[in-house]
Amino acid sequence: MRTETPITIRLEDYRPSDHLIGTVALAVSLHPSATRVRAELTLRPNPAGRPGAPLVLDGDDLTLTGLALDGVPLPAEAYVATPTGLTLANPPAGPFTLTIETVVDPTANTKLMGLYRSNGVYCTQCEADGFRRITYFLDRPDVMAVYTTRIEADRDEAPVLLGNGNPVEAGAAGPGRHYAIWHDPHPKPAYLFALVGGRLDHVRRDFTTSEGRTVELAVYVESGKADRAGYALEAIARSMAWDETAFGRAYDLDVFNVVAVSDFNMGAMENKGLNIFNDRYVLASPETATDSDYAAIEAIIAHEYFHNWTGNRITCRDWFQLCLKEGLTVFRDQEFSSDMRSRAVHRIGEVRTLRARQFPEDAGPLAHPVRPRAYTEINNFYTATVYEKGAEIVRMLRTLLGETAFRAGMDRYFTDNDGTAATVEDFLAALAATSGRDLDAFARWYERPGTPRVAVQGHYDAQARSYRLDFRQSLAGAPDGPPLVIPISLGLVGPDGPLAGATAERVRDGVFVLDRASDAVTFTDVPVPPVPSLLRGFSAPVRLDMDVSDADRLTLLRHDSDSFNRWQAAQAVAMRLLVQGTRSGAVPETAATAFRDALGAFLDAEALADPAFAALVLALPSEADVANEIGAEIDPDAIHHARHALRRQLGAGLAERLRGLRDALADAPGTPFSPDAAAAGRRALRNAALDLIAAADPEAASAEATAQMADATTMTDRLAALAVLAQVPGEAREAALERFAASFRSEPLVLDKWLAIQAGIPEPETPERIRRLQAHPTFSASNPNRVRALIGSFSMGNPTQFNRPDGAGYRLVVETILALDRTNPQIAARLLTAFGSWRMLEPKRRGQAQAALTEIRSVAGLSRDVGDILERTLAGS
Ligand code: B3K
Ligand code: ZN
Repeated sequence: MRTETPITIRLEDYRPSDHLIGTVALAVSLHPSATRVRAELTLRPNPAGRPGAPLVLDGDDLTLTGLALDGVPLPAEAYVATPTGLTLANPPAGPFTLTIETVVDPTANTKLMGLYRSNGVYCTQCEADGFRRITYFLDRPDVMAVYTTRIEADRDEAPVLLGNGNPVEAGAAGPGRHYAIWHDPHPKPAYLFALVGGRLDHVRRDFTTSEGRTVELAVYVESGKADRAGYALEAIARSMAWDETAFGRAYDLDVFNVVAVSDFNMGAMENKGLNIFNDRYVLASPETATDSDYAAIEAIIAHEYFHNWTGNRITCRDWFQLCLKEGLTVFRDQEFSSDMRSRAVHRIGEVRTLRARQFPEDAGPLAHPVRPRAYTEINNFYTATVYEKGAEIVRMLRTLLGETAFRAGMDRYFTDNDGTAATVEDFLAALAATSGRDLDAFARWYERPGTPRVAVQGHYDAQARSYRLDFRQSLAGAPDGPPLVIPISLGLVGPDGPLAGATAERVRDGVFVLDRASDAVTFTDVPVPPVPSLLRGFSAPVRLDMDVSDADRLTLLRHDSDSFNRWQAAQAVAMRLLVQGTRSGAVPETAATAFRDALGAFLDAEALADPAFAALVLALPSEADVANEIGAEIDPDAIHHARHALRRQLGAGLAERLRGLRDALADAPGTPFSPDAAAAGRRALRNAALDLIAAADPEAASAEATAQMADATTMTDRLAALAVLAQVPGEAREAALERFAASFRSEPLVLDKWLAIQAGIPEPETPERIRRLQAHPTFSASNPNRVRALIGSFSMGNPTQFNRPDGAGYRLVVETILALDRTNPQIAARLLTAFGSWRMLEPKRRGQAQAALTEIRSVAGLSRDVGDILERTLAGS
């Protein structure tokens, strides 16, 4: 039973705003429970809008305390003010100034949207629609204005006051109070507004741009944590330098500030000149952060910085264009990380994420186009589809156009759209104009939900020494739709390596473009029956169906020139074994032995040369990957058992080699810590080896893990050891968990890892354990990181216990969702997406999931956020 009737917003209904805002002068007087906001807006009718239209400003939970037009207080009959809007039925026909006074309560703001307090620090989050929780406004991205912000606060409570743009002046403001004025010369939409006030320490450095501007970079963190901010600071400088070289984009203000706060709904936010971050993506030290944390910090710092051009200088006309800034910026941060680290290893990571998060979304009830056509709650559309599939679309464009034409098209996009609120069409037009290519058919990628399938068959003609590949594309739910344009990077491999002499007319620079429902390619000069290496580098976000023998796949693992496909070959062999093992209850013995031998040979030949890559090859598809592959009537226990059986077999057969690698890769005592990709790769392989050894010999591995925990100098090694111990029930595990918690008592970000490991234990006692942890003094249900670590890790990372046939896993998560929906609906809605694949389950679990969802539906007063995900998840049932 829902109380709020959701309004559907549609792309086709877009029309320009009836009014525009030139400048915004904000005066914000910070107070814990009664912050006063005075907003002076210069408004004018939009020539592109409806003449004489009323002025309708957005609000959310606002209290109006004053209103004046051109300096004269407005009589009550001239406007209507409610918590959700401010309307002037007859605004002036020419330019005018509106002065709006509101009062907001940052301490009571548990939604973490608008102005709120996190651990005593005042901060803001305005995307997508949080600015309307600060003042009444035309809160839409195509209304761009120049902001000046005066922030006033108690000097004791908030000695640091930060705003968008450049600092202008600061000084005393009466007894105990002080102020700072910030001016941002770049017009921006309200969602990019930010301010911060608090007791913060910082680290800083200068960066000189290619245009000769000296920029002061600073990272602000809660008092006492500045020694963990250095890595993020250097990552900003690397991002700035990279964007200049890779895209010709230089920074455009005199300061660039990053602030880390501990209560934040997502990863970070690209506010102009003042990025606000979840502190888990800023704070790093070898003792508290893993190698993955370092990599994520570098990537997210880069992502938010790159938004300065793709998102801020050029923003979105409306929220349907979200992928224009998000997909493009993810592509840019992926390229940056690939350049900073190992390109091959990074690409595998990107595809793993895409398959783990986006493919299931595309296959379930929450599927939507990369550019959705309708929404009721936009905050529910910051999805893997918009971000990750959006990035794949940009990657395909680069593949199709080639590096040079793509870069020229990007330059054109920046020149033509700078300072505007743009659309996907504007982006494609720039790429089409410089490349001379018609991208109309390609644009279907933005409109069509679902993961396309490409079925392939190969035919070798010994006499003609030719090899033909027949392709057929299809998209579930749209069998007769026009075809997509799918770039397929490919080559042929023989028993001893790539068949370089084989060529095909329609394959240019190693790419065949499949733009019809079915098509074929013929290679000539093929001396032996080849093994095709298709979709190299994962050149398109599709599922490839081809009947390839394990032997041929293992040839690719040995000989392909494309690292991604070498990894993919090993994954595909493992996947086949796991699917068969799940279906029949036993992993096929002979095939598993052949796989083990191939892995052994691979490790002998290459593990020491590229440990990071070897660690990825050793990591079997996850239980969720197997579930997605099977796609129907899923029994998570059967998958778990099959995967465990295969791991045990591999671990037993490779144990000696794995131990050898662990010894060979150990750091000599006294080796200084480095978070770089090479050092992280060595740690990754050492720990992957331990994990596999543990599958076969838990006792011995527990002892090794206990020793590793005691000796570890990095969080990576300590946590990997704890994760191994957590899989083995008994005293040693509980003692290790206790010790870990005691050592990091006052480190919430480290305790999140401890919570996540326990939430992932695949044992029936886990829900009970989670309830105990919820009552632990360090747990806080109002902190999104804690909730994600405990409940998110359980629902997304513990398939056997979340999907228990008795429904206890679902009940635990539903309880959390319902409690959280009253305080922070965005996080509640995000947790609910864990039910996205419920229809794929076998009947018993499916019934339990449906019952759990139906229970949520029976609750009165659900938020729009949860209501939207719930209704879409249940639709059709
Ligand atoms: N643009 C923000 C995400 C805002 C989410 C609003 N619900 C972070 C990012 O993608 O860079
Ligand atoms: Zn982003």
